[in-house]
Amino acid sequence: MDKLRLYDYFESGNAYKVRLMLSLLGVAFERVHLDILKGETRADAFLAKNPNHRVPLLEWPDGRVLAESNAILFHLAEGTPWLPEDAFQRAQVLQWMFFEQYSHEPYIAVLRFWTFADTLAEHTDVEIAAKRAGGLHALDVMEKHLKGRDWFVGERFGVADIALFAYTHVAHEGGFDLAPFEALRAWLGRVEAQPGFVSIEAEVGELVAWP
Ligand SMILES: N[C@@H](CCC(=O)N[C@@H](CS)C(=O)NCC(=O)O)C(=O)O
Repeated sequence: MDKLRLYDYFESGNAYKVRLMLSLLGVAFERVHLDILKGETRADAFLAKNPNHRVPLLEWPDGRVLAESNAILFHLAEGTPWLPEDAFQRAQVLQWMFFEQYSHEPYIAVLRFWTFADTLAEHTDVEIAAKRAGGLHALDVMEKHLKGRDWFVGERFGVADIALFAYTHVAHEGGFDLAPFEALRAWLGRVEAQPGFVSIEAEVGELVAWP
């Protein structure tokens, strides 16, 4: 193996963040597709690499591995225009990445996953309403931040935008209506216009069989 290898699940927004980042960087990579619905992230060979049984996982040719989508983005962005050098702005990037993981993904991504995996009926109306309310709150926070601004941090597109774009642009797949969020929709369009942008459906990377 002489390239970066991404352990991936095509439908995962967390994994898409890494596919998008590598594509924006123009870095060639291998991609191993693991079907989480078939429990493939819980097989021994993968657990040996990530005991937390989750994708994305990025592996370097020297054997190092890194889990957690936003940690991967942060590392890949070092030394690129997508991560500021200024210490306060770097902390702002982390602020939005932690927001994404705690206040956005657990609502918007989970409702999308329940819809996609056809498990909505296994959840109570109260649970579903709580997910919807949490997701709408996250979208509202983003909308307010983007009013009068083009990007989440500083004056340019960066990794905080990539982290937040992944599940926001498919929020409708979990039943969220983005129509009222005007500034947010304009920002989605600006992200999609970045050179090297690839969609969540794009077959990027060289698909390899593993193990
Ligand atoms: N906080 C992690 C979340 C990763 C995650 O939840 N991955 C899901 C797919 S979106 C997964 O691999 N699930 C498989 C499993 O739970 O076995 C990240 O941002 O990378």
